[in-house]
Amino acid sequence: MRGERVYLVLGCGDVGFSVASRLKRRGAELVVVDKDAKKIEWFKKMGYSAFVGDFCLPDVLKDAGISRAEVVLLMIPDFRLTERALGAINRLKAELKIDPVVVARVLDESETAEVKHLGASDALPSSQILANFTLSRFEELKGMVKEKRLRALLGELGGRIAIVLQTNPDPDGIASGVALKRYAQAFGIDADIIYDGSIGHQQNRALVNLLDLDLLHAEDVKFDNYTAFALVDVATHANCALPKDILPTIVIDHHPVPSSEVHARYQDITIVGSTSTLLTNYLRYAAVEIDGATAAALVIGTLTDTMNFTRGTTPTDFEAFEHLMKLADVELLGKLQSPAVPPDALDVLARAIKGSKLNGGYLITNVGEVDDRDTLPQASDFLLKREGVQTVLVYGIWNNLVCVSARTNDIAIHLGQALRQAFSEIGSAGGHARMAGAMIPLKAIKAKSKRVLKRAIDRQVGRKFLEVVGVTKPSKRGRTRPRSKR
Ligand SMILES: [Mn+2]
Repeated sequence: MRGERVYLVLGCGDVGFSVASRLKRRGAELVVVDKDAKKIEWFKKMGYSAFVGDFCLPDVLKDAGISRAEVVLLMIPDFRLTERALGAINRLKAELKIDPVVVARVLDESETAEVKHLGASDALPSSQILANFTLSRFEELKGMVKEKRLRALLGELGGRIAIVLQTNPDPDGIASGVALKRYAQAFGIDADIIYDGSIGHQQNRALVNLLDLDLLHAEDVKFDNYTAFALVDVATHANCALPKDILPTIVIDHHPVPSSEVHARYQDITIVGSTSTLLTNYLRYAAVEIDGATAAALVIGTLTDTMNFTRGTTPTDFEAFEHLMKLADVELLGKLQSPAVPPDALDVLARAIKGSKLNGGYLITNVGEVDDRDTLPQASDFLLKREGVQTVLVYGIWNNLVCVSARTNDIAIHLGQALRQAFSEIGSAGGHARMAGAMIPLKAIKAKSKRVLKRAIDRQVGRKFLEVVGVTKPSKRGRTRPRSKR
């Protein structure tokens, strides 16, 4: 019955009915159980699956289908009855080897600890049920169900897990990898975090350095050594180092991906602001301690992916974030938020400022040779803040390539398209409307000698871009025309 989430609602007074009807409206499959035959008759008339019987008896729960239930909601106001029902559920958990999420109604907060002690996963005070059983609560129940499934899967796995991040991982991916490793370790399974591409940008490096993370590069990894493979913040082979002939065991991602493209024994594709949010909840629901450093990393993961809560944020993100902020190492968080800038990035920035030419709102600058390609986008990010600048194009030579980084605040141009139009004939280019990049092999630049190379690049990259966006007219001498492919 995989994939079919069945809710068992025990007790259907006013509260039970209210919860059942809200679940039904959300499309959940549910079964209602109560001793009162008249009430059950009425539920049946309303189109519910309903069952008459005393749910404190294991046999009644079996007949009602508890073996299929992923969530059991005990909605009765009587604590002694709740206690007996929990006893019956506990017996069946062992007997049927099931582990549903059990939520019990309590009169007040003081009973919460007691029902949890008796085996409930969570408690809902009566006062809150009617007010609070809204979308976020429903999402939370779904999250708890998923966590139980993942835990059950981990219980079946032996050996070591390869946690594979997306190519050129970002803070959300790295933090999620760290959190999943922690989660797996809590259940006795060790894991390695594997990436490919590079750990660019200071914020990523700060995460790795300050948390003292031991990430493995895919080139140094033998995938045969692992018994299971988890993808976090990525869902398919397309954007990570997992070899094509290996299917992932676990996929946890927040990007919308058609489920037909995801092939894994366990998959959680939930559209929220960050994978960090999802992993935070896995740790919470499993009651795995989140240390200050991991919490800080997850905070950074959420902040960067949601652009400080301005993009794709859901109530689930806010709620997980609130939880993390209570645990995060504040000093570490400060360091992660404004990581130290390495000297060569400052050096490139200095050259970018010095060499910049402003034309209309367009700032163009050639920084010459760089050791680290990532210093280019950092320079363009910075220069976009300059007063009067709408669009920035920074370029320089790295590894026999002319690398181009562009940023804009101008809604009238689409940078990805502009860069493709300007450079796809002599190199590769792409990106979004507001940020884009290009790479052009140095040998595609037409220059008579090394001495004039810089000026040739300025002409064929900087000036070419200005022509494409319509700031300057194409040169009559035709020198900016891309060289035809040989
Ligand atoms: Mn992400």
